[in-house]
Amino acid sequence: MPFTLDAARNIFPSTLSAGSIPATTARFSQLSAEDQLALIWFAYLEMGQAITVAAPGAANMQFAEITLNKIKQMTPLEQSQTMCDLANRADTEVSRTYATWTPNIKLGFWYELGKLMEQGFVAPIPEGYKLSANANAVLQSIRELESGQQITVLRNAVVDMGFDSGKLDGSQRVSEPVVAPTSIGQRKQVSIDGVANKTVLSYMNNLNANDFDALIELFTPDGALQPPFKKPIVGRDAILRFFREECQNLNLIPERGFEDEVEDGYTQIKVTGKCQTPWFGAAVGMNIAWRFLLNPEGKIFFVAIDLLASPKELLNLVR
Ligand code: ECH
Ligand code: GLY
Ligand code: GLY
Repeated sequence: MPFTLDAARNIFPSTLSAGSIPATTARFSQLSAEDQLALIWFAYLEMGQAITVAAPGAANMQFAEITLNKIKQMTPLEQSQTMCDLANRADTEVSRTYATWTPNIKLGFWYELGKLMEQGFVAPIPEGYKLSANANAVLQSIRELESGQQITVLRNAVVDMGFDSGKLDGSQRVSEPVVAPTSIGQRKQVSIDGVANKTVLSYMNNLNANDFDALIELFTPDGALQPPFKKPIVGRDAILRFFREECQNLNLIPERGFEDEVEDGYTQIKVTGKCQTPWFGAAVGMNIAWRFLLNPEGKIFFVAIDLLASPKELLNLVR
């Protein structure tokens, strides 16, 4: 086999991803739990002026409901403590339950808690809470990001909370039900300036249609998918699970790209364009690069998804 996974990860090395995300996330994680919660509260309120987050679907919320009701019944002091425990990744019952949830359930849980805080049913961030100097600096960095990067920082913060899921038995994972794929007649077909490759077009169209069973057939058995700022997910079983758990109702809007024959019949293809999440819809278009490596049979051996540093990177189509 001409390509190792490590070699594949390095295709199109000039692609510039948004390094500000891991940097900001690392600085955020150094803050106290109180500062973390208050900072997100301020950031979330400020962002809400410009972009609206969609209410989570009911299917999404049924899993968080028991925990939300439990929190509603707590004293204000216990409520604040529970939120701090989540930010501290403490070993508590709520933190353990939280750790079994997929990212969308975690986001839905906080969406509801935020509403309950606004309505006075859950202890708010204390009025006049003063962020530490460090927290203020992190908040300022977040303000300076583009909206797609801001929501990525927020999502990372939410996903990282709770007890370490690596220490839980994987059988406890809780995810939303998988939606039915879009019916064939309703599907939209993307077109990509400079790319006619069937596998790449099918990848985009199947993901947009939530047709994960067809999508996974495009991968080699040992194929890998690398989400933004993450290590590759390797093998069809793990990738299919990721699609079902984290990739429903995305909208991929690839714009342009190019294809390159490389060694031994392999093809590398870079595509740039936008991606929308169901949480924000068309209000937030994230600038994305897809870096594909296809084997001689046209199957995906590797695809990396990068969140780009700036819109200028959308036009970076060099080898
Ligand atoms: C309050 C204060 C107390 C603490 C907290 C609070 C609540 C915060 C809330 C935050 C909500 C944030 C949300 C963020 C959503 C972000 C979504 C993102 C999605 C990115 C998706 C991408 C997909 C890329 C992919 C592509 C592929 O080809 C393959 C698959 C995949 C205020 C109470 C916490 C409520 C809703 C960033 C980039 C293109 C890799 C997935
Ligand atoms: N509203 C976004 C979701 O439920 O995934
Ligand atoms: N990463 C998929 C989403 O949160 O929408």
